[in-house]
Amino acid sequence: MKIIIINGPNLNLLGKREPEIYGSQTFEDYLGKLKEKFNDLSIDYFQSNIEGELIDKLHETGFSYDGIILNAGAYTHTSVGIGDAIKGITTPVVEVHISNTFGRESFRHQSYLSAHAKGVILGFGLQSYDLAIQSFINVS
Ligand code: CA2
Repeated sequence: MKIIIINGPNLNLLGKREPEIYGSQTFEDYLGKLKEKFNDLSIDYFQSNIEGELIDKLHETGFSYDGIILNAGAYTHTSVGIGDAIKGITTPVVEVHISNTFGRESFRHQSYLSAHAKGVILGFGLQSYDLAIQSFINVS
């Protein structure tokens, strides 16, 4: 099974800033653990701070991969374009968030992606990504 994790803006700062919200682990360290745990899967990773690059990556992977795990960061709350891209591809997308966005500022309660995603997992810290992978495995 071929999966890609796509992270959006500022998620390259994980483990380096705001540990009280986002934890103290870098995503690269966590990804290493995920790859060990799910060693029978192919897990690719892409991060960009640029909206169009995230859309391009969705187009590039969205017709051949088995699953996409997308944390679009702040674009979640603003980007009709990323929502349209999810709608336009065939690979199922699971939207993830590290924090519980519903416990935060009201502008984070809105997602332009959720309606087009297969499902949404949020609020479990980095474990949200692990749960998203499991959601692709545990399908009958
Ligand atoms: O909880 C999440 O995963 C978010 O997608 C993270 C976004 C935020 O805008 C969303 O509302 C919820 C922000 C990612 C910024 O990540 C940082 C990590 C460390 C230091 C600074 C920012």
